[in-house]
Amino acid sequence: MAQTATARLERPGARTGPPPARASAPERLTETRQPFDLSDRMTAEVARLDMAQNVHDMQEQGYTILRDVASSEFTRHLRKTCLRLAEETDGKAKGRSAALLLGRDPIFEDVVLRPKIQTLAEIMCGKGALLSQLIASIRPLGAPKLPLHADQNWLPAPFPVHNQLLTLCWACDEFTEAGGCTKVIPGTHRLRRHPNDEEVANEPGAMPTECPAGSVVAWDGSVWHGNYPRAIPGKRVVLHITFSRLALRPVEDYGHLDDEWLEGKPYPLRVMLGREDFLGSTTINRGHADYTHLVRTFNWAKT
Ligand SMILES: O=C(O)CCC(=O)C(=O)O
Ligand SMILES: [Fe+2]
Repeated sequence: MAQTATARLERPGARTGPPPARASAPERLTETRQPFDLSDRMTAEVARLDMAQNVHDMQEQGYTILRDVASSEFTRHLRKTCLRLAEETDGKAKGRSAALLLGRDPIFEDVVLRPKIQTLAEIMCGKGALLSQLIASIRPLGAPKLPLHADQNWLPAPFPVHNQLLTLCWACDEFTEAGGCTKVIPGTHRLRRHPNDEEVANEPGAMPTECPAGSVVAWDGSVWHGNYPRAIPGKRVVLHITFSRLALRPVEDYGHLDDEWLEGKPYPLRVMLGREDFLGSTTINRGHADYTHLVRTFNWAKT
């Protein structure tokens, strides 16, 4: 049935945008684009956004730091919003975390649509990448360290050659070791496995991702990372943004953001919520999945 379904053509180099108004003959990609083999369009986008070094870092070190993603005014507003929403959390996490953030304030749409973030999500997780999680954390003086781990924690080792998950941490406060910033062990993404108990205990080669407030520290799903305890007064406020390949189940369920919420909003929001791929689209009445999204899904999954 999949072979006969009618769907629109999307070439590997085509921009992830709304499908063309007129349907053309269905064509399915048979080849998978290999990691970091960027399309001409993506190469141009990386140059336009001055991200060549970031892409190189991701490939070589497994992490990078995005700078100038937004104004400092924007980061100040983001910080305030995270703190405000963390007060709506109940129980022990009140004031410490705020979850399911897309739809809770318009600033989060702005965050996930930032060109540098969208570009890195596509390079690391392919077209059609899903927003897996959007959660803020607030760490006061005395917050303990987060142990070393790889984010692809719901995948067994050896990890696939293709990266599955991208996490970006928007530092709303300066990232310093004493302030409890994220630590990484550069290059561990090449091991394609989780750290063992000894490595978790000793963290060999771990280094702080120190950077000014407003920077976005990003890493792939395989690289080993954690954070430092916070040893200074004040609060470390971070927005954690995770994208995954379209074939992975997301951490957060944004099913409540319906078509009414999406009405008039940018197309990439539909894509990252999985509304433009065919997975989960089967209905009893139709008797099958939404085949108008089928070939597009297969194509996106190979990028
Ligand atoms: O809070 C941090 O510094 C790192 C958190 C983390 O491991 C993650 O967001 O994947
Ligand atoms: Fe993590």
